[in-house]
This record gives sequence, structure tokens and C-alpha cells, in this order.
Amino acid sequence: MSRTATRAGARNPTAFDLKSYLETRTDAVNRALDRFLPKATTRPATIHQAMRYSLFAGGKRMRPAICLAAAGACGGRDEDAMPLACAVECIHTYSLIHDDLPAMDDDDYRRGKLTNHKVFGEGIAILAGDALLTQAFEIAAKCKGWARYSHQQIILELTHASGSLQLIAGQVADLEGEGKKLSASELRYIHERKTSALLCCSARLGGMSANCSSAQLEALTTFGYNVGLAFQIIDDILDVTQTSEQLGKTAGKDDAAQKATYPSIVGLEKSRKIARELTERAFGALRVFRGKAQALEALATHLLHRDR
Ligand code: GRG
Repeated sequence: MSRTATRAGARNPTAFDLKSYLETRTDAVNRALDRFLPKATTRPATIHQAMRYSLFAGGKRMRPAICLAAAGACGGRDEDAMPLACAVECIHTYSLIHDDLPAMDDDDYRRGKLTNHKVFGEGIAILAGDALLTQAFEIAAKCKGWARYSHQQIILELTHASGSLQLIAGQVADLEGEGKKLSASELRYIHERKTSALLCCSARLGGMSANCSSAQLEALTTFGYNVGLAFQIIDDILDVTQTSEQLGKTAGKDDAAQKATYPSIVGLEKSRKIARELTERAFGALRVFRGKAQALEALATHLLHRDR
């Protein structure tokens, strides 16, 4: 194990009360999402029920937490970052609903519950995903914009992360890579886009909502990029080491779909080492915040050691 890896693995997440941070932020995000979305009874009720079903199914809310924590590191307020945190969670949930469809990963469970199409049918699940994506832009469009970051820049940030050059590109490469032997750099291309882009966007939007400096934005970009890559490697490790019950989604899917993953290319131990090194790089980026990024640091540590 390298010195770098040892430091990342040895960090003490208890120095910051992440449990209570996550509980309070998750509650606040859930309340805000509830306010932003049409009520479940609003006509046509089926679509609003389907959107809410997946949105409130018990996701870990890591992207909103990163957005709020990034705002905090820059001296910003949760209330300014909250609409952007909610917009990112809507995009994330849309991507999960669509990813679970029979035409994509064809999964029956997500967030510990039946997938959207299993409950509402494929047509409504597609529309629920579409509606959540659109909802994200409506929520973000209501933000006021900041002195350094215009309203337009905020919207472009979201379009970039969720469009055909990032999230969708990652999904396309993922689909096209099934059953093929991919190199580590081809796998990195997929991870950067399908996972890291939205986590990076979450951190950047948090900073923007605090009118952060360009140095702070650069630091958040490096942080989000590296945490995002580590997040996907850990996700791949959990897919082979945990049970479906523990994950709340079907375990062992990557192997069954003949997907290239870090564990399949470099093995479990090397994968863990790479995840620790990426997390260490993310920590390094936080130096610019001079001790004010405790929540981000605790989140990165938590994501490295998570078991679901
Ligand atoms: C369908 C446009 C489109 C994109 C799909 C997000 C995605 C791309 C596919 C979902 C499957 C997957 C492995 C995505 C990578 C990101 C990831 C690990 C998502 C799961 O995120 P968590 O663990 O989920 O934060 P919860 O449910 O806790 O929010």
C-alpha cells in the first residue's frame, strides 16, 4: 500500500459528525423536493405518483449532500444551494429510472423497491424519467444567478453534465461495451461520463451558489472528478462483494451483463487501491479551503468506505 493510499484509508471520519450532517441535509432535501414537485394528486396523477415513487424511494442523496457541502466550504448558505442540489437529484433519479428499463439494464429492484417500470409500466416509467429531467431544469431556472455565475451558466452546467457528451455518452459507451473486453482507459472514459460528471457538477454548482472564486471552483472540479471516479470503482466492488438486500438493487449485475469493471480488469485489491488514491487526490484539492471543507472531506471518506 502506498503512503498516499494509507493516508486516505486512515482518515478519521468521526472528527466531523457526518451522520448528523447527512440526516439533517437529507431531511431538508426531501422537504425541498416535496415543495418543488407537483403533488401526487395533481392531474395526471399517475405521472406525479411515478416521479415521486422513485424520487422518494430512499436514495442516499449523495449528490445533494456534495452540492450543499461544497457551498458550505465556500462560505455559502444551504438555502441558496438547495434548488441546485434538488435539480441534480432529479437528473440522477431520471437516469436510474431509464437505466433500469428493459431496453437498458433491465432491473427489477432499485433503492430497495421494485423499479419504476415494474410498478407503473414501461411507458409511464419512460415519461417519469423525462418529467424528472425537465423538472430539474425548471427548478434550476428559478435560481437568481450570482455575481460571478449567471443564470445561463448554471443551466449550461446542468446541460453539460447530463447531455450527450457526458451522462448520455457514458451510458452509450456502457451499452456498446457490454460483452467486450475493454481497456482500463476505455473504462475510465465510461466512468468519467456516466458517474463522475454529475458528481463533479454537484460540487461545482454548490460552489457557484456561494459565488465562489475561480480557484475554489477549480478545486471543487478536481474534488468532484476524483470522488466521482472513486465512487464508481466502489460501486463496482460492491456489486461483487455485497448482497442484493444490502445494496437495495440486484447484485452481480455487471458480471451477468458481461460488463467491464475495475475488479474484472485489475482485481479487487488493486481496485480498492485506485479508489483510495483517487480519494487522496480529492482531499488534496480541498487544501484551498483551509479547513472549511470538513463536510466534503468526511463525505469523500464515507463514500470510500461505504457498504451500499
Ligand atoms: C439512462 C441517461 C441514462 C444514464 C444512465 C446513471 C446511469 C447512467 C446508470 C445507472 C447505473 C449506474 C451504475 C450509474 C453510475 C452512477 C451510480 C453508481 C449510480 C448509483 O448512485 P447511488 O449509489 O444511488 O448514489 P442512490 O440510489 O443511493 O441515489
